[in-house]
Amino acid sequence: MSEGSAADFTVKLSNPSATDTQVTLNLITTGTNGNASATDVAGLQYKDSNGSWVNVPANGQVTIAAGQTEVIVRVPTVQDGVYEGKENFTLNATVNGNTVSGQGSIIDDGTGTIPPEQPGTPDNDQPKVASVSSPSVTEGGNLVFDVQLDHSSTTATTVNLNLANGSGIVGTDTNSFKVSFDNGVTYVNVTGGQVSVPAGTTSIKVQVATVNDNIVEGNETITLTAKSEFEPAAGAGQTGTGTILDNDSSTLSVTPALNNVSVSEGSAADFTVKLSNPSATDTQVTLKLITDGATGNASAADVAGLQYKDSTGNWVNVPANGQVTIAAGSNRSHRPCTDRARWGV
Ligand SMILES: [Ca+2]
Ligand SMILES: [Ca+2]
Ligand SMILES: [Ca+2]
Ligand SMILES: [Ca+2]
Repeated sequence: MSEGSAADFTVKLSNPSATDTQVTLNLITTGTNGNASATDVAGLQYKDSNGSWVNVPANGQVTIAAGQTEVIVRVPTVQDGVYEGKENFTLNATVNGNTVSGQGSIIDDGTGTIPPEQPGTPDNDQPKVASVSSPSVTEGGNLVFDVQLDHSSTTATTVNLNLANGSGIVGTDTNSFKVSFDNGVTYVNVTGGQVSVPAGTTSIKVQVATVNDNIVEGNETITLTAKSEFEPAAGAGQTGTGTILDNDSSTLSVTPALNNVSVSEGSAADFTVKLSNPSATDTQVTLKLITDGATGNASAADVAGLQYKDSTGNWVNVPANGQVTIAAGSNRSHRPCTDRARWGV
């Protein structure tokens, strides 16, 4: 029967007796006749002549009255939150040195039966993933996800762990993938995405190392989805989002610096406008040429229009608003992100 429900046994004499018959009841939960424990069953009861349930006394003796042939004995079972699988017990009834037995099983996988007078759904203690946390860490650190099971088990439970790309890429922005069953004291590598959670454990830590690159990219995310062997293959499981916090910034420089380039009249002067770090997105740079005042004593007529070298290596006129683009440096490789400005007379 379903864990938490009662098992009723009928102890029956083949023929009525002219006198009261003493029956000695003995409930066995361990050894060859049982793999339950004493705490899995509550005290024995029997139904008296008034139809009331009465506790069986400590000596196990109940009476079948003269002229009657049976007594109904109830074994209440104890509801708990631990997945134990099928647990068996045996009820022995002894009359005049002759012992007969009945078998019972406590079921906690959702398939147990429930007596009609005890409405409810069959008890199910099979562990499922209750939650996955959503950690964040500065890139180069470890993302540590907390995965919780909703029940512990007396046997190991297989849990599937799946890392997926968000705005970050698994294997590019992340590195090692490990799991701990002792609250982070020791970690082992996750291989094949399946881990075996030891008996009695409901808390899992999943550690994902992140990669410290030099790309200005903003924060990125990956996801961890966890699902136990007792959840449907098509089910979604539980998912947490890990956020990788960017630690990069970029500064803009122009080389050669002020007053450090001299060209023969009629030649072009080339400058390199450079970001210190590549960016994951395009960067708009506004160029302005100053020919007079504190930083210049040439005149507008001494210089021709600004040009820049585009991605194909061709010189292109800088538009009137002065804006040029330094293309996104891939955050998957370190492409140079340099454009050049030129002026000539
Ligand atoms: Ca239970
Ligand atoms: Ca149980
Ligand atoms: Ca970095
Ligand atoms: Ca970065």
